Amino acid sequence: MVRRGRLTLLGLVVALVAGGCARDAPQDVLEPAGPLAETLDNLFMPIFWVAVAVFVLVEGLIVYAVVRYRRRRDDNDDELPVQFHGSTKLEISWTILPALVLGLVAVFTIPVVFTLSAEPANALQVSVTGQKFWWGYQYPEGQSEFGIEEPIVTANELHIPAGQPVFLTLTSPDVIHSFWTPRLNGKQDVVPGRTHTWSLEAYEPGVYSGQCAEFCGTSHANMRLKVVAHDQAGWEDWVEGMQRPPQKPLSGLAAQGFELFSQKGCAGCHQVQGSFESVAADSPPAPDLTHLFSRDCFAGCIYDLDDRNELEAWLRDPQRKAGSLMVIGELTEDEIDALYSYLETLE
Ligand code: HEC
Ligand SMILES: [Cu+2]
Repeated sequence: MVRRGRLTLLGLVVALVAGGCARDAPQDVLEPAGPLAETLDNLFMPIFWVAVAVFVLVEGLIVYAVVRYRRRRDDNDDELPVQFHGSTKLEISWTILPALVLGLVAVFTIPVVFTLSAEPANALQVSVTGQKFWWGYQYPEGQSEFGIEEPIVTANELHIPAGQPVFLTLTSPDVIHSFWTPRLNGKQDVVPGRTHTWSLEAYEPGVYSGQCAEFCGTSHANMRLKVVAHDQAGWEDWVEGMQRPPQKPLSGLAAQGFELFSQKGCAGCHQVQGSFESVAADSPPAPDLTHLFSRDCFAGCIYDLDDRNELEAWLRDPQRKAGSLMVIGELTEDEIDALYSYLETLE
C-alpha cells in the first residue's frame, strides 16, 4: 500500500514538473513578445532568484537540523533535550530580514505597477467587453492616425498594429472576467460596474493567444482569445476590409441564407451592419457578424472558422459549447447549408 502511494506521488510530481517543460508553448509568460511583458519579465526574474535563495537557505537549514539532530540509536528516550526559547537576537533578525527582503521587492515592484497602468502616448484605443463567453471589441471612430474613420466592431480576435501601443478600456455587463494575453502583458480584471484600462504592445507581427483568467461561469474554460499583430501593410488591409460593409447576396444559396437569417431568429441576436442593424430588446449580447469571415476562430476562439464542419456543427447545436447563450430551434441540413453560404459572404 505504502509503495503504491509513493508511486502515485512520484507520478504526480513528474507530471507537474514535465508539464512545465513544453517548448514553443503559445502562452508562455517567460517568452515576452512585447515591451510590457518584458517589463514584467525583468521584474519577475530577479524576484524569482531572490525567492530561490530564500528557499534554499531555509530548506537547507531545516534539512541540516533534521539530519544533524535526528534521533540516534543510543539516545536516551526519557531525557528531554535542552529547552530554550526567546533568543532576542534571533527573534529580531528573523523579523527584520524578511521585512528587508520584502521592502526591496516592493522598491522594484511599485514603479512597474505604475508603468503598466499608465496610458501610453499615441495609442490605438480599443474598448473590450467581456461577455458570457466571448470577447467583444470596438475601435472608436476618428482614429485617423490608424486609418480608422468609422467605428469597427469585432469579436474574439483583437487585431492590432505591431510595434505600436494599444490602450484597452475594459468593461463587462454582468460577471467578472480577466483579460490575459500572456506574451504581451499580465492579467487585467474586467469587472461589472467599473471601467478598467490596460495596455498591449507586440514587437513583431504574429498571433498571440490568450484567455479569460477569472472564473466567469459554465464556459469560462472556453473563453479564449487571439491578438493578431499586423505589419503596416497588413494592418491597412485589415482596417480597410473592416470598414467596407459586406454586399447583400442577391441570388443563389447565399440569398436563401440571408432570408433564413431573419426567419430563424439569428437577426434577433446578431448584428450585420447594413443588413441587420437592430437586435431584439431581450437578446443576450451576441458577436457582431458583419465581418465574421475576417476571423480564424469563433465562439471564444475554441473553434476553427477555416473548418466548415465546425461552423456547421455549431449551427446544428450551439450547446456543444457548454452554457452557450446562443439558443436556437433545430435547423434542417438544407437550412444549415444556406446559412453557411450566407455567413461565408460576411468577410
Ligand atoms: C438568443 C440569441 C442568439 C440567436 C437567436 C442566435 N445566436 Fe448566434 N450567438 C449568440 C451568442 C451569445 C454567441 C456567442 C456564443 C459564445 O461564444 O459563447 C453566438 C455565436 C454565434 C457565432 C460565432 C460568432 C463568433 O465570432 O464567435 C455564429 C457564426 C452565430 N452565432 C451564428 C448564428 C446564426 C446563423 C443564427 C441563426 C440560426 C444564430 N447565431 C442565432 C446568440 C444567438
Ligand atoms: Cu470570462
